[in-house]
Amino acid sequence: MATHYRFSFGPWNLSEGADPFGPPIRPTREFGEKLEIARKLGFQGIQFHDDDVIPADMPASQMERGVADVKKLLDDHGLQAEFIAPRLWEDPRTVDGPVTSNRKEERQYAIERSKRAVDIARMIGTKDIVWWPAREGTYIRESKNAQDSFSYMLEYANALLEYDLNIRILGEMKPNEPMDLMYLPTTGHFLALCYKTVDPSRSGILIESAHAILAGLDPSDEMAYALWHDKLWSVHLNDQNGLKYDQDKAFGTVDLRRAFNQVWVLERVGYGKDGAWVGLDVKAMRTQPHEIAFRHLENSKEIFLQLVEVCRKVDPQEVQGLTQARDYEGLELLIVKHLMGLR
Ligand code: XUL
Ligand code: MN
Repeated sequence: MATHYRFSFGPWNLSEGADPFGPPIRPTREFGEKLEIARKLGFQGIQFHDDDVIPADMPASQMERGVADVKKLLDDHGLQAEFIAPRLWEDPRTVDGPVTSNRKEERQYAIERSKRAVDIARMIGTKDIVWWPAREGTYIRESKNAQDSFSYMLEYANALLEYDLNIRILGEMKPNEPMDLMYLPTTGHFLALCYKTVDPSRSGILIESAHAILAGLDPSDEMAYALWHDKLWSVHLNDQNGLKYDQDKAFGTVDLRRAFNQVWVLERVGYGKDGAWVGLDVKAMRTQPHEIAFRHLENSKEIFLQLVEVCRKVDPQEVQGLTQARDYEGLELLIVKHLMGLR
């Protein structure tokens, strides 16, 4: 199928299957093998955390070389780096949310580490910095001053925007996990912050389907709202079975209609024609054998493209007729029949 869409995933999407209750059950894949899978499956981009590229403690003098090695591997596989996301949730200094930590030295660490992530982004050839504020929130509300925390988050975004005038920051918001309550839990919250930064034109959004669902929101409406602000700069498509831990299931595998609605919104505005990526953030089932533990990626991409086909088959005039007659029952049947392959 002819398509303008470009797809990406992160190295963490080809994982060993560990979960909070059990150790890895699949061998680790070499980075090069992951790139080979991306190429074979027809992906064009790789998403990175800063330490997916080079170790967080690599001395500054070795950084350029380290990043160049990864860039060469990408080039050899015909792949691009989509974004760099500073991993601000594993280091002991990030345990209480480095950006909103009550300790000044930890807030400083967040900024220094993220400036380094900006350097990596520049070296590897992307201008996008994704900020998933994993631990910016509280376990108990009394532990932090929320308004101070919002100010710290704004100062953090400004520090990065001022550090490099070419980068863009994309907030990837999530209401909970790992924190009980996360600050700026939805797209709308982060959008409001975007307009307060030193450069709103470089402050935008990445929407993950599962994160919106965890907030009790409809991902397609969230996407539409960010698009209305011209700020939907990337997506993490996946699926989620109700309000529980973040599942990162393959796109469209829980609620096909909800997935269709996301594709419908993206298709209608020509999302991606300006180069925006269709990113996936999906996890293989723990039961999946190593040799075929990439099908969640392959399937998510296929389901997305099939839903694009379905969208294109829906006759706009038929939709308009039913809408004008306010026959939404008829419209519903039309869509469901399309999804069942009966139209
Ligand atoms: C966590 C999540 C992250 C971000 C990148 O829920 O989605 O993997 O996508 O940091
Ligand atoms: Mn994600």
